[in-house]
Amino acid sequence: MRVAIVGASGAVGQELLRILAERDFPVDDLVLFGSTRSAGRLYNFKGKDYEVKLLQHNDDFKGVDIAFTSAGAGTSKEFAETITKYGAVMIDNSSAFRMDDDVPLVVPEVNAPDALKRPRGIIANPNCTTIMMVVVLEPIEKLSHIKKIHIASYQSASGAGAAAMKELEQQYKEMVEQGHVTTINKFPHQLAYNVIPQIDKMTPNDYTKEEMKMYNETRKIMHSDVRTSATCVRVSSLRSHSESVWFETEKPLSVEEIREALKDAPGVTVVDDPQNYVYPMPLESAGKDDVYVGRIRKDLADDNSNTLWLTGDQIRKGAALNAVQIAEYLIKEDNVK
Ligand code: 11C
Repeated sequence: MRVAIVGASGAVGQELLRILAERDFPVDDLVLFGSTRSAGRLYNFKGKDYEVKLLQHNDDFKGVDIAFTSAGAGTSKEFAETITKYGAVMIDNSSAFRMDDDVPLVVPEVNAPDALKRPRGIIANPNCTTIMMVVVLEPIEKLSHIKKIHIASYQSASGAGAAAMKELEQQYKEMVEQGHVTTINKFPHQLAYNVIPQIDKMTPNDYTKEEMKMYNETRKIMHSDVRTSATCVRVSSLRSHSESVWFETEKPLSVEEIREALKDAPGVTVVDDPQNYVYPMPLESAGKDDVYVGRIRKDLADDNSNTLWLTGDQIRKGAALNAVQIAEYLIKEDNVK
C-alpha cells in the first residue's frame, strides 16, 4: 500500500504513524503532507526518515491507495478532489463531510460495511466523543433499542490538539511560578484548575457544535432515530476523554444484562468494581486502544434507563486508531480501490 498522511505533524498525524507501525499495517510507501509550517520536517517510520511535503494542488496523490487526512475541515474541503482524483481512498478525520449523504461515517465496531459504499471516495471518521460512546452503546442497542441518551462529557486538552496540550502544561507551570496564567490561546478561558462548559462554537439552538455532532453523528452511525442531548465540557486532564452517559431503552434492561453484553464487545473493556475504588479514569486509558466502561447502574429517575461512565483515548480510538481500523477493514474486504 502507498499510504499518505495529511497533517502529519499534528497530534493525530503523529499517532497515525505510531499506530501504523504498531499494528504492522501493510505500508510499502509512505508520503507525509503538511502546511508551510511543517513542510521539510522529518519523521521516522519503522527506521526510515520521511520528509513532510507541502500539501499542494498537484499530482502528488497519483498512486496513493489510502490517504489519512487530519488537517482540519477547511483543508479537507479544499483538497478532497486533489486527494481522491486518482483513486485514493480518503479517510478523513475532520467534520467536513460527516453528515453528507454520499459520505459514509464509520466506526468499524458498529457499521463497518457502510465504508464499502463511498461514491466520492471519502470515508469520514466521526467526532471522538461520539466514537467512544457508540462503541459502548451498540452492544446495548442489540439488547433493546436505545431511544434517548443524555450525556455529559469531560474532554481533555488533547481534543484541541498538540498545541493545546502544551498550553495546559504551560498554564500549570505559570500558576506554580507566578500564581496566575498569562498563556491563553487555544481555549477561550484558563483551563488549568478550571472546567469550561463549551467546546466549539455555539449554534442557534443554544447547544455547541460539539454537542450537535453527538446528536447527528450518533444517529447516522447507529442507523437510529435516537435523540442525544449532550453537555460537552473541557476539563484539565491532558489526554483521554471521559463521558457520563444515561440511556433509555425500549424495554428495561438489568445491569447484569448490560455488563454481560459489554464483557465480550469488541473494543470495550469493563472496569467496574467501585466498592474497591476501581473504575475507568483518563490517566489509565491514555495511550490505550479500548474504551473503558464502569459505574454501570440503574438510573434512579427512570425505570427504563441505565447509566454508565466511560473513558477512552481520544487521539487513538477517538481519531487515529478508528481511521486505521477502517483502512484495515477495507483491506480485509479487498476493497481499497
Ligand atoms: C475536542 N472532540 O475534544 C473535539 C475534537 O469534530 O473532530 C474533535 C473535533 C472533531 O475538542
